[in-house]
Amino acid sequence: MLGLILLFGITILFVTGLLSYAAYNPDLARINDETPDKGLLGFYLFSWPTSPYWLYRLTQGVHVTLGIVLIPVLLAKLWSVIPKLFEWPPARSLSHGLERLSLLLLVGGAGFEFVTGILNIQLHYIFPGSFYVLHYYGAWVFMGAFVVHVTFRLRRALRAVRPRGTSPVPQETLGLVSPNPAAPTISRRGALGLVGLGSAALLVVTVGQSVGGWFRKTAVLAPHGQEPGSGPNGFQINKTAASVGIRASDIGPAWRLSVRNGSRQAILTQQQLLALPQFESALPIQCVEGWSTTDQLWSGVRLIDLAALVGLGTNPPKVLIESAQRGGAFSSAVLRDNQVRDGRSLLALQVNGATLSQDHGYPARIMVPGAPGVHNTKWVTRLSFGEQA
Ligand SMILES: Nc1nc2c(c(=O)[nH]1)N[C@H]1C(S)=C(S)[C@@H](COP(=O)(O)O)O[C@H]1N2
Ligand SMILES: [Mo]
Repeated sequence: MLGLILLFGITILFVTGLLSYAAYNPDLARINDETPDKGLLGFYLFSWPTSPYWLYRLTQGVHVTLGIVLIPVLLAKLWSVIPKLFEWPPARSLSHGLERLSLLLLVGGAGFEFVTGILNIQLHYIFPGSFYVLHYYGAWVFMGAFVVHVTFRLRRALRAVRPRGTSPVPQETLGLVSPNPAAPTISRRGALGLVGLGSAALLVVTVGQSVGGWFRKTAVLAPHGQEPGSGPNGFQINKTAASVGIRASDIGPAWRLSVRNGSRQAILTQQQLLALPQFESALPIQCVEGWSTTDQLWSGVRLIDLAALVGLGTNPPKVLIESAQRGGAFSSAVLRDNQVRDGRSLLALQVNGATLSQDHGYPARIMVPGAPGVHNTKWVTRLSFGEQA
């Protein structure tokens, strides 16, 4: 039963994980996806849409929440097969040896994916190299072993959950019977109940970070989960200006926005940007870590209007966004043409009627419907349309 829950759950994790990969627009530029040697694994890429505007809140909310909820199931599954770990001799035949080797990838891969995922959403960036690359390759290794495992075990799992009396699997063949069993300390129903309660408890203290509204208060495990402050700028801050080395002089009166299209260039002050037609978009920040803000009312200049400033008509190309931040993973990004052309995509100057706070990206930041938070670049200094990054 635990295996069947994981079969469905992990398949959803894998699909939403691939969707998250696509949402980064990895095919556009190296800065969007630094995965080395991805080769054939880029085959499923498609253009990430801008509608519905809460798309990434949904897909990534499911990915992170479900991953957390499955932890008790995974632990119980591993616990239930512990006798197998001590099987002796370790390999009875070549095929038996190969099967056990695939289990190493299965168990190791599952542990690796869950541990790296949880560390990342709890903001412990302790990995050597990029979380993104590790979690991505880990997923493919794990899924390979998972498919092999399911292929060999699905029939047995289905037989095991059939109603009693219809030829149950003989226990000996499962290899899970202790030769010298102690008295049981928990019933089968009790064990499943414990796992179910554990998962339900994790769901209750997690899901509010994605759902928002009143539920946000219940997200006690989420580092960005609960409402951090009041006022128009009172919502989650991922990285503060100070934490990524933004200096006062970078975003002071000397700040300029440069908009480029090949050799054509426009340079604008904040006042000049405010003098252009202002548009409003109600959009959430939808982070890869699973949390989302409620919709905030952003206002600023449409990306399509900025493209027009440098001679691009109604169908502008992709754009390279650069910020005042010197290096670091999200200091720049490339947005796809469909994102630039959406009338809701803004270079936002204000939020909820107030000027952006420094930590929310003053003087200007990108907001795009449906896109992951990593593409909502803060402290923007340059837009280069059509540029190869
Ligand atoms: N320049 C810059 N912009 C950035 C980031 C960053 O590290 N540097 N982080 C991104 C990420 S991962 C998220 S989720 C959002 C969060 O926006 P907020 O801090 O205003 O909530 O900003 C994005 N914009
Ligand atoms: Mo993020």
